[in-house]
Amino acid sequence: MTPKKHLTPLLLTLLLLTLLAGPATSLAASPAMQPGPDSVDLEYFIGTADYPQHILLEWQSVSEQTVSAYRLLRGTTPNPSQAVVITAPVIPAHPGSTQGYYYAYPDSAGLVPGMVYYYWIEDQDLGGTWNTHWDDPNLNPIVPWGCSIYDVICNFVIDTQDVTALASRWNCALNQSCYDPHFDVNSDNVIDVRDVMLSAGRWGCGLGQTCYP
Ligand SMILES: [Ca+2]
Repeated sequence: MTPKKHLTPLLLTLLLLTLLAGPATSLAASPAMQPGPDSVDLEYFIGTADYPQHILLEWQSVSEQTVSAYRLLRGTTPNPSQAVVITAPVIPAHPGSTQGYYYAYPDSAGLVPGMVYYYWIEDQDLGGTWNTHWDDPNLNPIVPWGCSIYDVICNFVIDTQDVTALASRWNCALNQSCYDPHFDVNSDNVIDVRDVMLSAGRWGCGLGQTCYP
């Protein structure tokens, strides 16, 4: 009688086609990943140092149908079994959602200048299991944090240039124009032989080595 009655099946068909086309398109656009059956697909997990404020950790999921939460781990070696969880409580996800979500977490707890930090992300599935992503280098950011206090010219290695720079400020004390706290390694308000000895004691140490920070 009215055009409405004839249009309804057509609209339903179009809606159905749209729904069917939706997931197929998303799947085709998804990057290839091999997570566990209940593990979430992550597009990326990256870390950026914003010295001296924090290290900003960012990640993006593809969909969250089987994920209930995230947690982040931090270590000072490439071995993930030595890393510790830095996000307590956990970061809630959007369980059941077919959408992807962006997350950001600023890490600033106890960061030591001159250290290199290794991060990992884990997702909790609906059964409560924490899934790791240890084998994916795209989900394991490695972030250097500032310079060692012994690396006074901050070029990520402690060597003759640091000693030379210290010597050029010899006996400069607080309130003198030549005084710069970056060169006062032991923070005793004067740049002298003690600072040179401290820096020279780590001669040859570079970023990523245990003697550098
Ligand atoms: Ca000093």
